Amino acid sequence: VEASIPEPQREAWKRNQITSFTDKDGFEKEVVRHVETTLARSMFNCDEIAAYSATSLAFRDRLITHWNRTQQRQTYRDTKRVYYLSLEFLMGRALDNAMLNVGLKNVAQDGLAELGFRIEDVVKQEHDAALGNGGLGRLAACFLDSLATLNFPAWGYGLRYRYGIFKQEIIDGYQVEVPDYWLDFNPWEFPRHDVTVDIQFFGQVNKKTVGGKTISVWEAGEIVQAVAYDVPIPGYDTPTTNNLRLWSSKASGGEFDFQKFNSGDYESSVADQQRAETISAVLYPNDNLERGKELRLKQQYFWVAASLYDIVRRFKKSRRSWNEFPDQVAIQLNDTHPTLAIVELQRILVDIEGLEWDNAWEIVTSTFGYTNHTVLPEALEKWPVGLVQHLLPRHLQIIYDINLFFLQSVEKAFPDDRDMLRRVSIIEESQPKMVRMAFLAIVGSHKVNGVAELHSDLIKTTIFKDFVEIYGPDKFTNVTNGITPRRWLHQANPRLSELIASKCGGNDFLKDLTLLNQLEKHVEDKQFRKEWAEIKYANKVRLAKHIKDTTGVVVNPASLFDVQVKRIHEYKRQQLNIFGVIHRYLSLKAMTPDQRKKQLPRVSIFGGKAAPGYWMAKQIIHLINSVGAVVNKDEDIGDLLKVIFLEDYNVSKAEMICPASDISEHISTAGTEASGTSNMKFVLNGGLIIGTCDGANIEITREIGESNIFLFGNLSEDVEDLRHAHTYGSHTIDSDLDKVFNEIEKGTFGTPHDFSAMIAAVRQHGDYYLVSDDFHSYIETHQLVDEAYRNQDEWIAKCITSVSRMGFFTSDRCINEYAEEIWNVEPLAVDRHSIWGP
Ligand code: NBG
Repeated sequence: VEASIPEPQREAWKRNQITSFTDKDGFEKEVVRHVETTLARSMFNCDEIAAYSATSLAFRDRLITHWNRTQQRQTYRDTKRVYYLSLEFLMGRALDNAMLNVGLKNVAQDGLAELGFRIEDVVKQEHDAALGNGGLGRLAACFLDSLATLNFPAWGYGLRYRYGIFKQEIIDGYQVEVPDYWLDFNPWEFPRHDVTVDIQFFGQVNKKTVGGKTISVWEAGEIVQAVAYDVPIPGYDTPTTNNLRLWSSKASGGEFDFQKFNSGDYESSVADQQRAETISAVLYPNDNLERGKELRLKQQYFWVAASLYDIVRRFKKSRRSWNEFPDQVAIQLNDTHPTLAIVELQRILVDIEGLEWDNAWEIVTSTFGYTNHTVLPEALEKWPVGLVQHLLPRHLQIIYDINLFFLQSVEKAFPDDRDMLRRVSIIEESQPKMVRMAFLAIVGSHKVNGVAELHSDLIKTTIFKDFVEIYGPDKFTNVTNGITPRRWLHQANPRLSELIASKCGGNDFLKDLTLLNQLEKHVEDKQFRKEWAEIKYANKVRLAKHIKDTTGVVVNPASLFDVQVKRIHEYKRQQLNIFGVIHRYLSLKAMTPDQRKKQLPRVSIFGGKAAPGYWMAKQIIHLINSVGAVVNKDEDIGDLLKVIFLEDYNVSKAEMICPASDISEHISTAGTEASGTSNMKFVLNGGLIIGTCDGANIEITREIGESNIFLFGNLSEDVEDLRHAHTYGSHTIDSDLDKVFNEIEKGTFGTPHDFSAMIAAVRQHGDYYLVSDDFHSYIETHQLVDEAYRNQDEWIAKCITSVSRMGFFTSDRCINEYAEEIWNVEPLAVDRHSIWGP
């Protein structure tokens, strides 16, 4: 291990090694010290924000010593590392998670109390780190937690966006986007001004002869500097603290152009700097949609090139031969966003390191794995050839060569199939020509996986069918998604976690979630059920308070809480939900007061952001709010129905919402939701779900049993025929849905014109998402939900049984599957008493 201090002086260092606090007094000392020195506040001048900052700094100090030791241990042992490349890491808040993972939350709670603060209030001061859109980014965050908890030597690589996903405000029922500037004070990142990489763009490629060999040299472009910011990732109940490295862009070679500045040209003297900083300025706010913008491609290359430079630099320290690269390095591509890494590594090996093409390509393909997260055509990345040529001229050449060799091999294997070559070509021969990133990712990886069984089957039989023929089925595999039980149970629902621990022999279930199965033998235990129900009720009271505080609407916590929170998207079908709510409202209105008295009160809760450019999604939000405005003040209805739209859904709100649901909705058109992960979070927190046979719902059903889930709707194998029939046959709309449409058109929920496109999508434009086909079954199933909820005793039993069978859905299981099947990496055993490990 590199160390700059010579042996004789090391004694002094050892004598003065940092010892982290372990008790309340030690913690308090650290807080007071940080308030006075780091925050430069005088004694007793401390508000909640300062208390948050100082507490975070105290824990950060602790994490960073563990982080240093983890890095030293990994360097010393020099085993294979995993690199998870993701454009999105939806981390949420860090402090609570750090306290729980380190195991010192109680210490902090007591210490803060003595210093005059409530820990709940302190934790709430933190701004969410929202560097992601939805499930894809949150999955990456759960994976980091599991990688550290399981002691894998692993790094995450991403971009340090100055602005994460926008904040959503609801004004007059409409979504308004507000920038999310989250970096004002962020104690969780360490700028590494000494870790920088120059990243090149534009320019041209020249051939040069060096030592009798012709090589391609990429020259004379624009240079932007990448600066590393490191975020420590603590594992649960282990000293392993991994690193998430986020790159920030900066003008290379100085702050601004002094020449121009001196000559009085102030504006353009800073222009370069601003242009460079734009690259990592903002997260693209689309979920499941790609929009071929040049700046996005620049972001992708900037991040990929900086990360690969870093990975290669680390590999080179061990002075191994290049052929050992895949034994030391596994790189996972989170969706196609980092696919240029394949091309960049080939470029490094061939152009810079001088390896032969075939040798280099063997190394490249053994290194990468690619995870596909969607089959939606509008989400599959394609880049215009002209744009790639302009921005990355050498990379385009390499892509063409990769494609040439690939197509040659296909032609050999399928000599009479010209159409096959056209179909699988990495270059789509369209106007303009496009680079198909998913195909490039498949060709450049040794494994391709989907994220739930149905999804992995679908990619093999639809979008990647030809590639299964070419490579055989073994290249394709499934790793069903999971979630970290640390954040999504222990942190989000501390009382339930404690109750579970009391029945499962302590907290071990947080590291081995299958231990939840011990709950099942307590299902009949009356006292246990009562405590379970009390916790759910308390969580609902907390959410009801939040609803009151943020919307002014008072909801009765004894009502059935029906929740759909996720990005707003037509395929996720919030429109089906709100049409169902209107149907319920109309049914209630048609009843006599006596009949109404027998109905079950319900609160329909929605939340989620629409991409700023997704007009239809914004109309859906507007309809939900418009229905709420009418229903919530209808005195005939009272508590029987309330419709709530929660503003600015994000990770920290999810932590409050998931524990408070009775039923949650996962109702995508069959075959469209690759997995879904909030379905897992809701069930793990003792809520039931209503859902379609889609994504991970199917495996959840298999695990928890059909009687514990409310499934409805058409199956994925029927979707194509139905769509075809809508377009080419006669298309009749469900009669109940028709009544809902008529009511909207009467103006009951405001200007009908506002919602005409939503209705037309179903009535006139082929109902692509099968809203009408599934409506009847959806309504009927909600009636079953009502009936089931009336029997509280049985309902609670269903919840407990479901939780006891959720062990499969931990992200620890996912990571172990990736490690074994795709990465071929082993965890690094840690000896808690030695920095070097056993
Ligand atoms: C999303 C899917 C979800 C899935 C997450 C994580 C994209 C492209 N895909 O169903 O829509 O749970 O990925 O795998 O964001």
